[in-house]
Amino acid sequence: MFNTRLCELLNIKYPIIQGGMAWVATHELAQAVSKAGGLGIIAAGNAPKEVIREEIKKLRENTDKPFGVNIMLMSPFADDIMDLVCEEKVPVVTTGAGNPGKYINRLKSCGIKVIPVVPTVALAKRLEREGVDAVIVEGTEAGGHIGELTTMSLVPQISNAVDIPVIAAGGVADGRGFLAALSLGADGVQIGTRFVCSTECIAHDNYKEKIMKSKDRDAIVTGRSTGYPVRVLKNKFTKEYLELEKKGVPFEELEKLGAGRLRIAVMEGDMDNGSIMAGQVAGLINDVKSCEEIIIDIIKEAEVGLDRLESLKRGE
Ligand code: TUI
Repeated sequence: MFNTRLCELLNIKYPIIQGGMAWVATHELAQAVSKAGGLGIIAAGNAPKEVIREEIKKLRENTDKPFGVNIMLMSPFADDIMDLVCEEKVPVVTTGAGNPGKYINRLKSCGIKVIPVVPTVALAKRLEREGVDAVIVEGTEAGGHIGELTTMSLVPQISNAVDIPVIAAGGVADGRGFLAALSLGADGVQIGTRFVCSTECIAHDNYKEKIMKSKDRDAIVTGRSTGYPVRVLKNKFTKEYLELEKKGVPFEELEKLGAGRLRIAVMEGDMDNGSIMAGQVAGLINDVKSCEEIIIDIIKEAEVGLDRLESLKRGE
């Protein structure tokens, strides 16, 4: 069931990949997702090469399933991480927050599957021509740094525009979202926020509780004025930050103010002063379960949803 061409491409059981969330997506989360039949991802974030080498080593000590490394292209260590994934022959690389064009040939020559996040049709078409293996189409519902268009509108447009597999991201947390993504033409989904609320995720319990307590309008966007919009859960820090943005405080000052905030939220559980990145689906998440349960429940729920659609089709 739901065995798509993405499963063949990545050698995984279910067409579900885990989001590359800085600080959160460590080897613990990635290996749990991979063991459960999805594709686990270690997020390089802003971390240096040797820290991520250690993460890859630990993951490999615990599983021989396929996995990936997410490279955040704005990181000062992005070039070093490119060297690392080639040295380590990592099976899959996902990229975010930029155009990975100049790295594609090198990654491909190392035998790595390359899957960038694309926020527009134009970039999807260009990167397909340049040889990427699939694209992640991330709608503005997602957590963290976001584009402008919604998953609902962007996934079918990119599905029409490219022949390579499309992975829908942003707004997917359960079997209904999974089935909807496939209906829009996607070959699989990327899931972030739902995996934060997993037993294996190392994020502070306060972070998980904050997601579970959040409601539909709590995932807001800061940084629109800077050109780097970021979706986070509303708190004391976002209130202060948005006030400064409204006053027209310069980019450099806002950037300084935001530095290190994700780490204190994820690692120290500081829910007042931290940056609690999460997608709009935060309001849909009410429990912590294992990654295996999360994936199995998504597949079961999608099967039920499909039955429902089939009975609608029969006019029942
Ligand atoms: O990258 C993400 N999510 C992130 S990165 C991040 S770290 C950060 N923190 C503060 C400010 C900014 C970043 C936190 N969350 N998702 C994937 C993603 N990629 N979203 C948007 C993009 C993207 C944007 C532009 C991908 C390509 C792109 O290309 C522009 C170009 O140069 O053509």
